[in-house]
Amino acid sequence: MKNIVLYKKLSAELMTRLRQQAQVTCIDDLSADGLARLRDALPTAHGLLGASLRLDAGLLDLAPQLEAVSSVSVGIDNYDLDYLTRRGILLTNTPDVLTETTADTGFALILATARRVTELAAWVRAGQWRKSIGPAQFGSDVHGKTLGIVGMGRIGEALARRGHFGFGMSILYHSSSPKPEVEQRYAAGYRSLEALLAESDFVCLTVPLSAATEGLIGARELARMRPESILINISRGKVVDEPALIAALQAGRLRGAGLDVFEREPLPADSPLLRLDNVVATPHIGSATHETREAMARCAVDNLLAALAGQRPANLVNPAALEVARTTA
Ligand code: 8YV
Repeated sequence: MKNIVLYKKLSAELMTRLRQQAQVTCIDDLSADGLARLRDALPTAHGLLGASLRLDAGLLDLAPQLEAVSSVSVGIDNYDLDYLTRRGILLTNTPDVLTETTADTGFALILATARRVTELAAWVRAGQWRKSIGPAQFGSDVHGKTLGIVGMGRIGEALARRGHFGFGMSILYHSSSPKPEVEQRYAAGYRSLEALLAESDFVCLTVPLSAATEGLIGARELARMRPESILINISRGKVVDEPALIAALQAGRLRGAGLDVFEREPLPADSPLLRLDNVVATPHIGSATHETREAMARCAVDNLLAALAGQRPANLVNPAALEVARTTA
């Protein structure tokens, strides 16, 4: 039997499936104790399954028998792809099943920032609603506005669909290459990043984090946005230069920001972002619904079991590793 190390809690049903086919070690939390247990389990591990942990060479060098890493995420920025491929270790992720939920999160942030939902809900709770509201509590419209999407992958397209059909928005997008089918479906216009920033009421970031996208939105880019526009980030915190964003918000150069991801997670409680009324900060809830997290976990289990059985997993990120694994077997 193969040895699998889990560093994510799975449902009883998925645990039963895994235990029928492998010896399973569960690391329940990634505290210092949990990490020490993970290190102890790595020397005999054939498969790893989890999320939210940077699996660097320092850890993976401890796992000489490792054949596959199954990430319960679509983002793969926690992995060193070249290292895994060189060692013939298959990496899988969980695309598709989280697309719609993550796009819902994007719209939750668009609506919450534009209509000041969290700020005004806190205001009501604090007993401030003593007479009819006035312009001091007004927000700005979402319907009919221009939504600029940076990164037109699956999640970008799910946002475009919501914006176009649900809210009658004009859709602009920027991505590595134009996508004629997207332009046709959602009457979307391709723009350079600079033009998109200057023309959009809402700029929504959906690009994966990579060397090319780290710091993509810095002081220069923020300065191109309209003062009445809102930045939404549902990709990764490091895509934005956070100090530059804080400075722009503090100076009133943007209307607001809806942020689900941050340079440092968990977001430190003393972050200046949390002192700004026009910031809606959520704790990386992009895919966090019961239904979607279970679907992601099922997908990750399927991928791992396929990889360990010598089959090609459905969501293989580094196909080149198959060849390396074959030649070194
Ligand atoms: C998860 C995500 O929150 O899939 C991703 O890339 O960012 C989120 O859906 C995270 O990876 C934990 O499972």
